[in-house]
Amino acid sequence: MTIFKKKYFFGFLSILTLSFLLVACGGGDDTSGEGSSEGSDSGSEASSDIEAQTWRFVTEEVKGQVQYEYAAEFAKRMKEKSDGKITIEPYEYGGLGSETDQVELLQNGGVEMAVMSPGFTGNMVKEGQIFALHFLFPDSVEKTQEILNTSEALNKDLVERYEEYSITPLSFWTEGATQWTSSSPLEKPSDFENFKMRTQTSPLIIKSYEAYGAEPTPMSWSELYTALDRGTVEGQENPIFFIGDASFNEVQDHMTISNHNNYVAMTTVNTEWYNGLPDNVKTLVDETVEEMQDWVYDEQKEQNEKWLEKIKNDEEHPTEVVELTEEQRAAFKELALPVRDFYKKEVSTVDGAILEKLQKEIEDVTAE
Ligand code: 6CS
Repeated sequence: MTIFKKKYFFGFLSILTLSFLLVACGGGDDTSGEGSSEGSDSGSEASSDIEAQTWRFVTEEVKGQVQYEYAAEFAKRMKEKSDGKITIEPYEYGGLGSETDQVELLQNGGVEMAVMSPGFTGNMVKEGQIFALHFLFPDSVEKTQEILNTSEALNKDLVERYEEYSITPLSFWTEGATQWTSSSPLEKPSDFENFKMRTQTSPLIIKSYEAYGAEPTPMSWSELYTALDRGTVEGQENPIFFIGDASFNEVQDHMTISNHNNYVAMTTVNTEWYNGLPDNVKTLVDETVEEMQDWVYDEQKEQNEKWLEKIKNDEEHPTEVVELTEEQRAAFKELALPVRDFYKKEVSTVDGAILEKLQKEIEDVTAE
């Protein structure tokens, strides 16, 4: 068995359990919007016509990390709003397979809800690779969140692309700016020459690192600690909280504060299931999704700040933390910009229209 970081155990789902989930959900044909029913007779008048039901909410992270805590908080709020009628079971990463298995589970109706990273859907929803483009969003994480909340290019046009695959993103949110960790310093593009960089699976992420001269290797994060430890890959990108909580800093000597991108996650639901929800239940979901945008912004901020200090002060596993200057970032940006043209011409299925609209929206927010 692969050696995982000791504190995590990724008990990958057996075929039996997967089958159970698919059968329990009717293999995706359940458009009743009622999930699995349970006996419950509590409830006020406002929720008295909501049938008792249980939904599964899978995440790509483990307890304590932003995505899982998001799902747990979401579940708590939905329980309260529905007077106990709606139970949501948050799932930690690992129990239901790899990140791409989880995407399939949502599409099949094996789970009703998922926090999903677009970095694992790029082979399917080509347009979703927009989030792979470095230096596209503003340096300010707060402004980035504002764009994610308000952008029509994302919340309407990109959502429609995902819905073609039975995935409805209800919101986009940042888990913080992404930074590099590495076994050798990464301060200028030439440092990436032949550098073995772990990436998620979307082809445009791979292309973005090839633009710097790196050799990208896509893999699941469940294999990453071991791969870094053994030198199978030499570096990776992630928000700081994730670097610290997954202990990647233990097996890396350097962390570069590059702010080259923002890690964007999506709150997603199975499209047919969601469209079949009764209006009053759908309203509760939509309200909660909206409320959670501020909650998750604060959560990631707190976790990223806390972990930056912890990593800097970790004497047992010292990490050299270097923040790139604007001049250093400009050298990377110069190489990253042509990837946008590649996205428009070769990746986009709508001639770059979503990117062009998003760029205009970004300009408007940054000019405020
Ligand atoms: O690097 C990854 O693949 C993981 N990073 C984060 C911040 N969340 C889940 C994802 O799978």
